[in-house]
Amino acid sequence: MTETSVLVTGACGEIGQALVQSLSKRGGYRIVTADLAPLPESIRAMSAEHAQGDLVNRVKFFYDHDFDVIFHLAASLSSKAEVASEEAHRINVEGTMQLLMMAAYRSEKYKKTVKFLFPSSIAAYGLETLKEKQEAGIVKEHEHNSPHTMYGCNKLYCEKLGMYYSKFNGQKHLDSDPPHMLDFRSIRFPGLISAFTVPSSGTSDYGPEMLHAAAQGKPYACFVREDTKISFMAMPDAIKSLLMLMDAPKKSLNHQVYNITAFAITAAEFRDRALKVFPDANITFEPNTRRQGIVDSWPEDVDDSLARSEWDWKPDYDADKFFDEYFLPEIRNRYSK
Ligand code: AKB
Repeated sequence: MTETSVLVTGACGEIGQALVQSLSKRGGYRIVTADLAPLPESIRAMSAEHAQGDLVNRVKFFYDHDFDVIFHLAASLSSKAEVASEEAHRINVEGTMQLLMMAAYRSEKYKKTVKFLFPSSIAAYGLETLKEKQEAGIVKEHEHNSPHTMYGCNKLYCEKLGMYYSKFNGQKHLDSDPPHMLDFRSIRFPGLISAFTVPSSGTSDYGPEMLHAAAQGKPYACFVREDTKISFMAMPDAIKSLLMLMDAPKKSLNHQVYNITAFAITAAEFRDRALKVFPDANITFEPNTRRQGIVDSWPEDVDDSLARSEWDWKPDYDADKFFDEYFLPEIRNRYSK
């Protein structure tokens, strides 16, 4: 059986590690990984080849590979990108553009389809004030596309770049039968929470940080107010969504960018749920003006009806299932060892 050739950039990150594990478990993939860092031991054997280093400098290496699918996960997240904006632009925009150009070139030259899966974010949205955020409630993909952060601007622009390279740049062969093309597909993720890894440099990190600290009996000062609300999702659902979108037949997709969501809760609800299971948890709130401003510009929740209708998206974990059936059992197991 021929293997599907897959590139996963940002393979050492939270999504990257979980995705490599899932692809490897599914079987039938030759996985090439890329990251600034060496691969962690837990996924090293799953990668056929690892390209370590700056993506922009390493892009020539990828031209020699015949990828069927690219998951371009490498990114500088929202909190870090605000303080190192030039570096963020280089990683988030230049890196993405280089890979898109490579994928477009290869699909054109070898007359084959290259699927390009791009994780975008709720950071692509920007609500002016808290009042506007509350009034907006659940937002659709085309609404409030005025991000307040470098990371959000980068994500929104890269969505557009993906559409440009897949629809207009050199994609004149779409009428051929079968069609071969750069097939760009993107998901706007909410805050993600894994029971196995702790995020860093994002702004939705207060959710996972609080839960991991509570489970370890460490005090946690939350950097946003108690009433702060955005949507979150369990990591297994995030991985499920990427694989579902990868598998979705092209003919069923009428869009290239999709919202997905699982549960929208406040920081106070995170604390209350953590306290139920870890009654000694020491959680306080010490809002940081800059990071609070970022989360206040993100919507309370997003409308994922396009994903639901076009590729049957549905999360497995709502808030109750997330805490009771995923996070708490896994985390107890992890920290008791
Ligand atoms: C971040 O906080 O930067 C990310 C995101 C919401 O995209 N987790």
